[in-house]
Amino acid sequence: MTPKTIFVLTGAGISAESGLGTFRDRGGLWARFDPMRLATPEAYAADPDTVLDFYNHRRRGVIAAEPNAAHRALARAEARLSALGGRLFLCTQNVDDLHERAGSAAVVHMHGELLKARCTACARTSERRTDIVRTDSCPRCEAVGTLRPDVVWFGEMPLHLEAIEAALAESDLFLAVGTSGAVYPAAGYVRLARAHAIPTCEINLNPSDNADAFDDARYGPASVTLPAYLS
Ligand code: BJW
Repeated sequence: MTPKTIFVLTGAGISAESGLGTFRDRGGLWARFDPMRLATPEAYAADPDTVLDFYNHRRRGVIAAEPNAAHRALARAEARLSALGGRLFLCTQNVDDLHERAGSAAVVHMHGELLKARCTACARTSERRTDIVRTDSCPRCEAVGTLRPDVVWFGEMPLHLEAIEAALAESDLFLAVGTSGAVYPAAGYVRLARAHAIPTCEINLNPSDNADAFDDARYGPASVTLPAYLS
């Protein structure tokens, strides 16, 4: 049976071949930097300049990167399924915009977006392609020094959880691409899929922390394995 609705969860591994670092691989961001000092609200409160610098550097990297064959394969699959009356629900943990630039029409960013800033005073977001500095004012409410990257840090609630879990429950296939299965709630989605009797497959360079929970797997670089799997 060809699945009519596919739920795809992507992680940093899908953007690795575009030159964006992953978090937990050897040499990854969290192997070099302490996430508790960079990716928590407490870190931002204690040392906003260091946190802003880290994300300013990463924002420049995202802008310089290009989508790869794995991002493009998902965009093609979305269009193909949609033409057949089906749906590809793309839920990404990534804060980059490479899915959008590859042509995916609907992308749900559960850990936020690096090319947006959020104001801690008015809570509204705005597009942001340049560095955030503490003398900036919010383009919405004009408060000064209140902008932060619109990303989800440890201890914060991921975004769009209701829509994500509803889409997962209605899908015919759960596909996880390039994610280590180390961070919740996303890491729990494979078990949620299984609880709904939905077949599951992981696409990864190596078995993830959750590998045992999947029915099926394809190991190798996502730019090769994902287009082949979806063709
Ligand atoms: C390739 C490849 C190639 C490489 N081809 N593959 C115990 C149980 C449950 C929860 C918790 C717990 N203890 C603490 C928690 C909560 C915490 C958590 O999960 N901590 C864990 C460390 C245990 N979670 C949270 O705090 C979350 N919020 C939360 O739980 O709120 C409460 C709540 C929620 C829901 C219901 C009720 C209550 C928030 C998590 C926020 C994560 N934020 C980050 C930073 C975002 C901003 C930024 O970019 O800096 O999100 S951390 C980082 O990890 C980032 C990623 O999205 C996330 C996941 O990483 P990902 O994408 O999987 O990357 P890697 O590097 O881990 O893996 C890459 C994979 O790619 C590897 O497997 C490679 O093999 C593979 N790969 N090259 C294919 N070419």
